[in-house]
Amino acid sequence: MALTRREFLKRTAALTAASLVGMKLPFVLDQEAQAADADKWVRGVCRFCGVGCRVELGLKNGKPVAIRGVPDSRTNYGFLCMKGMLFYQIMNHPERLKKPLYRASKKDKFKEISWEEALDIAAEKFAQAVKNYGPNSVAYYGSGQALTEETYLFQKVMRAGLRTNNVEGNPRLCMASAVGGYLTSFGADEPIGSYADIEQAFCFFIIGSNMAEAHPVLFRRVMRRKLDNPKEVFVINADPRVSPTSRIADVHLQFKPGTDLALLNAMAYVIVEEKLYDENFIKNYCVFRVGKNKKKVSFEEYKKFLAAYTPERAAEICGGNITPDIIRLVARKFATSPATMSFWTMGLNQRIRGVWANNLVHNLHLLTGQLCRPGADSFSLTGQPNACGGVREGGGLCHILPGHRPVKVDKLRHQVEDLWGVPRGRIPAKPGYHTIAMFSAVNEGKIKAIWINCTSPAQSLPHVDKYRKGMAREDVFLVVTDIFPTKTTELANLVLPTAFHFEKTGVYGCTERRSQITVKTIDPPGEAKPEVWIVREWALKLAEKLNDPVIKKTVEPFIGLEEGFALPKAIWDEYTQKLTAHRDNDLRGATYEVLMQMPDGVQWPAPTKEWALKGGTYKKFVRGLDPLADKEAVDEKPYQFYGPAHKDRKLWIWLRPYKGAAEEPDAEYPFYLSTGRIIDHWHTTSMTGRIKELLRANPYAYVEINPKDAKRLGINPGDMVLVETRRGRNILPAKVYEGPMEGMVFVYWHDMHEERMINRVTKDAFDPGSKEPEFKICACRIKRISGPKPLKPYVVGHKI
Ligand SMILES: Nc1nc2c(c(=O)[nH]1)N[C@H]1C(S)=C(S)[C@@H](COP(=O)(O)OP(=O)(O)OC[C@H]3O[C@@H](n4cnc5c(=O)[nH]c(N)nc54)[C@H](O)[C@@H]3O)O[C@H]1N2
Ligand SMILES: Nc1nc2c(c(=O)[nH]1)N[C@H]1C(S)=C(S)[C@@H](COP(=O)(O)OP(=O)(O)OC[C@H]3O[C@@H](n4cnc5c(=O)[nH]c(N)nc54)[C@H](O)[C@@H]3O)O[C@H]1N2
Ligand code: SF4
Ligand SMILES: [Mo]
Repeated sequence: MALTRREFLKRTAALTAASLVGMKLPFVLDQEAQAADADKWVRGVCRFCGVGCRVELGLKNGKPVAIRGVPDSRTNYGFLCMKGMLFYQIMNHPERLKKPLYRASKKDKFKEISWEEALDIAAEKFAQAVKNYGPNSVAYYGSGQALTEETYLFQKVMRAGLRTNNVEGNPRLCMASAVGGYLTSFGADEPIGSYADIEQAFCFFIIGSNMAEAHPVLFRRVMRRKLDNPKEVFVINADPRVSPTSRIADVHLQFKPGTDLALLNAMAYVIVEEKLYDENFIKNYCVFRVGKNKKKVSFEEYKKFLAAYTPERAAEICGGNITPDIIRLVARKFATSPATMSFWTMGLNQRIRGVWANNLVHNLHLLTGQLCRPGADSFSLTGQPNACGGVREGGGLCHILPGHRPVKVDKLRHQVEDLWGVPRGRIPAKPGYHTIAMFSAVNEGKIKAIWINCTSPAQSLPHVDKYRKGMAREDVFLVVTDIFPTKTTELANLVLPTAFHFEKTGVYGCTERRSQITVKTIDPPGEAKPEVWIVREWALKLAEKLNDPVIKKTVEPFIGLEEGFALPKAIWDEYTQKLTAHRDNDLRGATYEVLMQMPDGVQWPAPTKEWALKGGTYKKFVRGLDPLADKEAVDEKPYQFYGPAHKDRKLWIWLRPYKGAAEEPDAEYPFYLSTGRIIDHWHTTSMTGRIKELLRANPYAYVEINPKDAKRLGINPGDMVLVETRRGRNILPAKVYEGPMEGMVFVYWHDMHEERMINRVTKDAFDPGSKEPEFKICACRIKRISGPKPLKPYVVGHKI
């Protein structure tokens, strides 16, 4: 389905083409990396975003010296962004954590201790909490960047060992609304199609996603498709802010943050009014539903619901450049294009109506039948490299067990207990705390011991000062596994140094259901250890301290295995062969042997080795393309929606009204504040802030202000600006440009400096369904406080 590298390059005059649309080119071809004259290249997958670019790590005399793209990769065709090119620098970085660090009191200084002592303390504290306060007093908070083997083992020990579903992770801040959207609309999580649809699409609807910076190499494919077919391919970008992604757009829809629910319903209105829908697709595959009880309604009732969203009314709600005509235009393009592909990310998910926003995009695809055909898909972009593989599939959230099994469903929970060989009833029937509830419980002292792995909530949570107070409590024992000092290690009792990418073995599953392995190539620095070793050893100590053989049982199959390869392999085998068997994410064919043989990995469902060796499934639900669609078929129709959550095997078109944000601007706080990303930094900058080229390019955050607002408030570029919300204040230099719409400011959240750390002012309201916080919208006021000031970049434990 995908282009070959040769075809791709033939059509690529990348540099000229990109400069035509004024793009600063973030893409780097492999030749440059080759100049580093490595003597050995080892295959793996990029450590950073959900695109999942295939990389090769270059070694010289056994030391990492370069990373390059792999020319024949079906994902990235040899291209990488700068983060992907440079992460080898993290491997030998002098600030890497190398020894376990401990302090009994958070007021004390850390001292180095041995692993034996460290694991003993961690086990003692968790055991004490369980004994004195019960299983609900302990918690694990993980990451969409942890390897699948790591998430799987942590959650197994927590659930079946310590008898708690307090297993959460940062994908709650990120993908939870997309999960909710897929489950409620399609009955099954994760995209139906693949990146290969890009080269077959004729209309791109990019909403709430700055792909050019957040998924740069994938965006490159969209850009190529557009530039090669400027007339045939139509690009719509819907974002209250003009971003680098907008540069390839034929139409940029700019509206007040949060109002796109009205916009999406109005697009549906036009599709229905002008009869642009696909009657057969709706008749064969869809039903209409409304409300908490998922009540079934008729198409007529849906039409009545849409009457409130005429393009005229939506234009009024949306503001910005939205007019009735432009809504009609984009609705027609969406519906009538030979194949339409939507992309969205946090602009939709990080909202108190995140699930609804997802449903409304899916609705457009369902109405028009823009689904399941080549180039037609409703494709959520995942942010982190393993939020899909590890967390959504591996059981990394409080309400889901491995293999897409809801905790609440008795039958499925018991299945997991049986597969693990632990007594039924061992896993509680009630889901644990979701992220905000978990850190609220920490605040209230209900959680006595918490393990934070591969994430830094002391910077990434919304309204973070509120939750840092809890983490700083003396009666909360905080263990952090990381590779560097962070804002969260600053609050820890015990800091455990872990191995980094290429220093351990494991699998990442990217946005398009693709699992890719990275095999241990170099040793971690100092005494740093892979997480799977840490959890296993910790669990053995817990079993002794709580005198509980079931805890031991959770890690029994893994005892004594060598940690670099044999241990993660055994964990992967257990997970795939037992827990994914007969589930929609069946990965039984994707063994380590197969993954090592398949340069681009395998897309699930891949129930057999034979299918996995063909690369797996490019499109779910389509007979002939998806083995499960054939196996589960109930009639002759070409598409079989066997998704586990919809018994009726239908796709659901939802009646979802427009509702505003949790905190709208008012007289006191008249601006919308939105937060997000730039291309060269990754989240908290614990990693990219330590790569000199990346830090130099973007040494500190700024506040983006529309020129009209800046003029009105007397703010010049570079001036220091106070950004204030009901929760706190930041001081940031101004960047004045036609990016954010009038009345809106935007700040990237990567900066660790207390004055510029934007989560000190964001709001922790969350979606009632997905529990995902509304990072994208709150109200603020801004004020010039001085002219430009020299600023210094700042990374914890590392001053420049
Ligand atoms: N360089 C880089 N790449 C990354 C990451 C990184 O840190 N750095 N992180 C990865 C992760 S984990 C994630 S989740 C993704 C995130 O990827 P994206 O979601 O693409 O990135 P953001 O910058 O968070 O937000 C995207 C856009 O949402 C818009 N937005 C704000 N409010 C609204 C609204 O009301 N409606 C709509 N439609 N849009 C709105 C913002 O203006 C912004 O342009 O990126 C991944 N890739
Ligand atoms: N204001 C605002 N806040 C946001 C967002 C936003 O858009 N706006 N986006 C949210 C989203 S989408 C996300 S995904 C979160 C991300 O937020 P975080 O997960 O908190 O951010 P990261 O910097 O990715 O944290 C990863 C940590 O893992 C460490 N690490 C790296 N490799 C390893 C390893 O192999 N093992 C271990 N144990 N540790 C390792 C890194 O040093 C780093 O400290 O932030 C959320 N916060
Ligand atoms: S686009 Fe994403 S996966 Fe690809 S090199 Fe850049 S950060 Fe890595
Ligand atoms: Mo994310």
